[in-house]
Amino acid sequence: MRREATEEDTSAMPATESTKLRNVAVAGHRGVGKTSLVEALLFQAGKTNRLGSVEQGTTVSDWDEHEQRRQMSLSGSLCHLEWKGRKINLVDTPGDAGFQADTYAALRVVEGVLVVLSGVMGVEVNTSRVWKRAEEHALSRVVFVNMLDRERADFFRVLEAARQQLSDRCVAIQLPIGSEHELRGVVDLLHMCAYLDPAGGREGGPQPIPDELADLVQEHRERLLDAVVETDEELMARYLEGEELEPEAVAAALKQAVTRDELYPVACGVATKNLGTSALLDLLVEAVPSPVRKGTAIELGDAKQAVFVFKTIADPFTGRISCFRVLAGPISGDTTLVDPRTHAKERLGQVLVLQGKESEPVDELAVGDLGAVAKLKDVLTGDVLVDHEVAVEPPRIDFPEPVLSFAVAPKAKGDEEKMASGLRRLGEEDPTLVLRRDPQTGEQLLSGLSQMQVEVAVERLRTRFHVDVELHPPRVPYKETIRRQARARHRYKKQTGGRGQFGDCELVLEPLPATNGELGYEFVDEIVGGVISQGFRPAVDKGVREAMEHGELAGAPVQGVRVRLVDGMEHTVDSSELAFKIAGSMAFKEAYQKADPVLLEPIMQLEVTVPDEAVGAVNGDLNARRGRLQGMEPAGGITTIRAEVPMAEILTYSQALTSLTGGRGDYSMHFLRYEEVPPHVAQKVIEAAKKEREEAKV
Ligand SMILES: Nc1nc2c(ncn2[C@@H]2O[C@H](COP(=O)(O)OP(=O)(O)OP(=O)(O)O)[C@@H](O)[C@H]2O)c(=O)[nH]1
Ligand SMILES: [Mg+2]
Repeated sequence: MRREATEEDTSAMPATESTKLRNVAVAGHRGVGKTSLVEALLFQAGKTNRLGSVEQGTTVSDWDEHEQRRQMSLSGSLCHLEWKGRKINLVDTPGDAGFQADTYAALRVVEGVLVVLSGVMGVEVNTSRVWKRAEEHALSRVVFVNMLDRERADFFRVLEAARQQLSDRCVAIQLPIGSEHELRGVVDLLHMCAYLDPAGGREGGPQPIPDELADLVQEHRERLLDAVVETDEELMARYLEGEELEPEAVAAALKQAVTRDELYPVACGVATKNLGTSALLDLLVEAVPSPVRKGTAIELGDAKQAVFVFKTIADPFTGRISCFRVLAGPISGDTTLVDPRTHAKERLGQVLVLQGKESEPVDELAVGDLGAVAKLKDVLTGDVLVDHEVAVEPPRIDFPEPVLSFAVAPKAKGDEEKMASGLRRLGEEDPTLVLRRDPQTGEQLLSGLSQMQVEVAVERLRTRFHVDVELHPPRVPYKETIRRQARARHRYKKQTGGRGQFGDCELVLEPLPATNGELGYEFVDEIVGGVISQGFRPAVDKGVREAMEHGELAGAPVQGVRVRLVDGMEHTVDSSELAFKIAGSMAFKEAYQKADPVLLEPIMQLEVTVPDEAVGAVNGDLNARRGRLQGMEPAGGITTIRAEVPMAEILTYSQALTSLTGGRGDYSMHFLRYEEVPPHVAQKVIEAAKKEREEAKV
């Protein structure tokens, strides 16, 4: 028998005990009702007295003014509740593609993911992306089909889509009673009871299942039992004998199956009416494993206390708030830990638990629990803090790379430092937001995942740090590479009075194929007979690297090149590192011209969802943007269009899509790869870059 003997007891114990914790990230596509669902769960569990709404800006988890104005989540939000003697930590995550940093970070500190789907739209772009991430981290998953009160919502269609597009191990554990505006309740197939629509009030207790649903319920209950017993031999034997299985035994087997990723139960309801929350809370308790059953496997040596910081909130008043998961503990306030990354001691003041923007001090947090502390000195998202210095490999969050950049400048002269420090703080909060100086133009570049993300950062800069900044057209991060082998030799020689300068090297440049889609650089030292002594060869490499920062075509960084140092000469007195660096740099530039250099541009994978009637117009527009259509999937009046489009052509896509679809289109994109820019386009880019360089010189 595979069931573990140590399953938790049910006596009243403090909720923080590790076996009684459930850590759940609420994730999914943009606007499917995650925040509304978290709100309903908190309300149903008695944590709040009224059901807040996204439309009125009164939810616990979308507490930030920018979230409320845009009616969407922009950052992850930590909430918690108690249900049936368990503490459930919920991390409400943003669905928008531009705000995925917190979503990906949340997936590193939970055992379970509550994947929310729209009952109308089914599986959408970001659903699949989150699902894949959850799979990579082997997280247990529970699906919730929301918005079943909406017109054209269909639980069974979405269930089928989930089985087709996510996993065929998705199985219904709840069913709707009625549909669309006639939805009246939900059936819990595990406990064989019904819950009726509370219309935004607290959900009442379990009710008998309406008779007219008997057949449908029977059919789906059998499917559920078949799926569960399949994962448990003992239960399977009893089931085949025709025994009536008690709900506890089924629940225990279900939890095993969910823990081991063998089953994904699909629940349903209406977040904005608080329908389906009792059954969903039961399911989270019964199906999602505790941190004890499915812990994070991190090597902590003999550390007795450890926390993993997965999120940082930059507050101009309270300072920095670091959200963490306890890896080893318990952790109480007034503890001093050390950050192996900086070797700095960090004093934890009061340990807090967060409920949206509210925080509440607690004495202690057990292993697996999520909490926060204020005012750590140099701790950043991704750090692990331990009680004494041991070698730890923190969990990797793998934030997506920023894909577009804007030039930013303060409106008022003299605000440069204020702007930079504000943006740095915001970058600590969202590591996909990166500020850097363009060495070529001297401009400050703010890079991120989407235009909206950058715009929100600018708004926050104004409201939190009181700096007004201007955004200039985004720049495309072009790159350069070579297509042919080429060779060049350069001698750098200076004889001016006393000691001169002498460096001489010969380089061969070769195209270097990409590894894992990444274009790289390789320096190969092929010097024989010591014609250049060992000590000077790294200087050649250094000179080459410097030359590669700005290619000769458009000043873009050069990548995808192997440089072989094949020959050279040295002067016993006059040779120096500097001379070899210059010689390396010059030889590279000369060989580069002969190596058939080309300009590369980032290609984005674009997914657009539009109403069927707009498909023609949207496709035509994508075509004009040098887009390559990859596929179209119509489903229920909405078509998903997939295309590969050069980034340069879709920097301002959101305005275009709004006007093409009357505001009903949605899109997301992510970086795919670099590709050669077609010659007629490249010519324009090269000329523009040349002009810019000349202007900068003036
Ligand atoms: N009819 C109906 N509307 C819903 C339901 N759930 C959410 N909504 C509405 O859908 C909109 C989006 O809801 P949110 O809760 O903000 O969705 P979200 O998934 O958190 O969105 P992001 O955080 O932006 O990804 C809001 O206007 C909600 O009022 C539901 O079950 N039925
Ligand atoms: Mg939200």
